[in-house]
Amino acid sequence: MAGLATQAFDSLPPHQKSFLRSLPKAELHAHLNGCIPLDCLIKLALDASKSDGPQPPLVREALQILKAGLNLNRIEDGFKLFPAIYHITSTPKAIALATSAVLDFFLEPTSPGVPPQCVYMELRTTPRSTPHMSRKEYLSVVLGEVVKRGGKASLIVSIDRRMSPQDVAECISLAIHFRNSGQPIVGIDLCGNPLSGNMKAFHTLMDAARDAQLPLTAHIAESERNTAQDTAEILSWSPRRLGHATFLDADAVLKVSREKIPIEICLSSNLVSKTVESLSAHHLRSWLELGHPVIICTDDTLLFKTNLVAEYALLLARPPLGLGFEEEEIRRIAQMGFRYRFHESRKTWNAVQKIARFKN
Ligand code: 6MZ
Repeated sequence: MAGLATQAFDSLPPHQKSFLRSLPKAELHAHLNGCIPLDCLIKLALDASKSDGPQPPLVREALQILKAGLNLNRIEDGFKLFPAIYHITSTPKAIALATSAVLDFFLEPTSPGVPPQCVYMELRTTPRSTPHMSRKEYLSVVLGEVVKRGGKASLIVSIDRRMSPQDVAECISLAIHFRNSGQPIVGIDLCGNPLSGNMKAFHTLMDAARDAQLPLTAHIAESERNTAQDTAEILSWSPRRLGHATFLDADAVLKVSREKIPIEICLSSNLVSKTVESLSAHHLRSWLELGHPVIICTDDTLLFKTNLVAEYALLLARPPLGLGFEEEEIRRIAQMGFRYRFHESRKTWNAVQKIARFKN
């Protein structure tokens, strides 16, 4: 079953398909374990069963759901698939293969003569300790794959809302450690089930990340059950980008628009998760009307059966399949992906280090 965005892409005439394919795009909001190509995940699950015995029911059921396509009632239900995916990617070898497949998916041509989905990506992932590796080993393996792509890929270290402050501290220290040793870590992300955790407990840790020149992108107000206090707390960390921002209260809208904090928009994700009723009701349009910066992203291509070209097709296709934007407007939107990437902070950091070395 094709996703909504793929249907929009399929509805386009050939010249519009090639316009979208050749448009330079940057992917700034993609979760590693949510973007593993399905055939790769199935193969990794098979490999695991060869060494560990039969697949646990959790894995079998999740693979069936992923093959059929998700039919969610509420956003929280999508998170139930991650324990099975995590089971499959719990060894250094599996997470290396998964990372490589995700980077190929976004950055390599799908077939001869067809441009890659994007020319630059900021992949994000949550450092995870498993019986087979520590958080440090996890990050080191992922980074090993990211560096192979040169300047085309960088990494954002995700903090899961469910983490204890101690776990958050460990992840931020690891991010600083690897970044200081020259690895392509460009920022910190706050993610996870939007209804979990107490964000106040993270305040000083997020300040510490900012002080260490690691910019923050934060999932915010993704569920209508997120409170105004939760939103205000996250905004008090001075995030440099926001994910989703679907249910901002009036005070938050004012602050976000006054400070022009770019919003990462994931159309298929919001539609499949049913946090937005329809494309025409999506908040993207009102932010664009305000002249506010937005970036079009995929979120979890595995869960939402999408890709970056197809997400752009949701902008271009005629209603009701798409929003019917003009090509010129779409070109302008795509440029914002480059303007608001964290990659520049990596360059600035390298320059700061060079000057520091010179002074010493
Ligand atoms: C919030 C999400 C998400 O980090 O293990 N994640 N967090 N909202 C979403 N919208 C649908 N989609 C994925 O990738 C998987 C993790 O990313 C977060 C969840 O915490 C999930 O466990 P990594 O590579």
